[in-house]
Amino acid sequence: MAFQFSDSHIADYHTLGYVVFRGILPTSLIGELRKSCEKAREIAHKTRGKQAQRLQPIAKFDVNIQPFRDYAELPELNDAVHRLLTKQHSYCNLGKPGTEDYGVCGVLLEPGETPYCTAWHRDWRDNLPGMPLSDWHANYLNLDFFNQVNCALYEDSCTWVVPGSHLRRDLPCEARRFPTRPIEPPILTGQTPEQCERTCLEYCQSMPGAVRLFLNAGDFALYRNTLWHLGNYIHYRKRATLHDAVDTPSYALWRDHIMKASEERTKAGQMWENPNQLAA
Ligand SMILES: O=C(O)CCC(=O)C(=O)O
Ligand SMILES: [Fe+2]
Repeated sequence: MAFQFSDSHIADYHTLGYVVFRGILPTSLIGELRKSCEKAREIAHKTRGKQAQRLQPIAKFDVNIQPFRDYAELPELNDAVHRLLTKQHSYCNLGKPGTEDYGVCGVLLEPGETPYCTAWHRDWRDNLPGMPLSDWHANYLNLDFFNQVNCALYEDSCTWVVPGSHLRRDLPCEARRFPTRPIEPPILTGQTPEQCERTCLEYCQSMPGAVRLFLNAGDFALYRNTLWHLGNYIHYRKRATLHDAVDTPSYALWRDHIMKASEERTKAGQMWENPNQLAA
C-alpha cells in the first residue's frame, strides 16, 4: 500500500523519539540507490579496510550521485518531513558542487569480517570528546536540532533505542548502567565472530528499556539522536542504510560552533564531562 502520512507519525515522533515512514521509497529508486551503494562499499573497504561501517559524506566520493538527487527530491518524502517538522527542515543535502561542502548524507554498511557494536550513547553528549555539556543540555529539546535519518535499502535491525529517552535527562538506572565517561563499549578483543555476536547482543539488552528498530527495504526512520541509541552490526547481514540529518540552517551553524569549541576544550585537556555528575 502506498505510504500515507498521518497524525500518528507526529505523535510517535514526539513521544517515542522516532518514527518510521514505512515503504516510502519507490522500488525503482531502492534499486538505483543499491547500485550506488555497492560502489560505496568498495570504496569504504579500499580506503578504510574490511571492517569499515560507513562512507560519509557520500558526495565526496566517486559514486553515482544521481539516485541520491532523486531521493532528495522525492515529493512524498519532502511532504512527510515538512508535515512532521517544518518547511525549514530538509534531508539529503549533498553540498555544493565545486566546493569542499559535501553535505551530510552518507551510507552505513555492514562490517566485512566480524560483528561490532558502538557504545550506547546520546549523540554529541556522549560521543564527542570535549563537548561542553551545558550547550547540549540547553539544546537537546530543540526541534531544529538533532533530527537524524536511517533510510534502509536492505532489511536493517542494527539500531537499538530507548523510546522516550529524548524527552528527559538520564534515569537513575541509566546513570547506574553507565556511571563513567567515556561510555564503555562491549569488550570484543580475542573473541571469535560468534562470541562477538553474543557479547554485542547482551550489551544491547543490558540497557533498561532498550528495543530494537526493525526496518524493511525502503523504510525511512527519523529519530532524535538525543535519545539513547546504538548500532549493532553483524558481518553476515548486508546493510546499506542512508544516514543523514534532517537539517536546518541553525543546526548547521551550531555544529560548526560545537566542533570548534570541543576541539579547543580537548586541546586544553577537558575531554569528557559526566552528565550525571555535573556541578549544580
Ligand atoms: O548504525 C546506526 O544505526 C547508529 C549509528 C549511530 O548511532 C551514530 O552514527 O551516531
Ligand atoms: Fe548515534
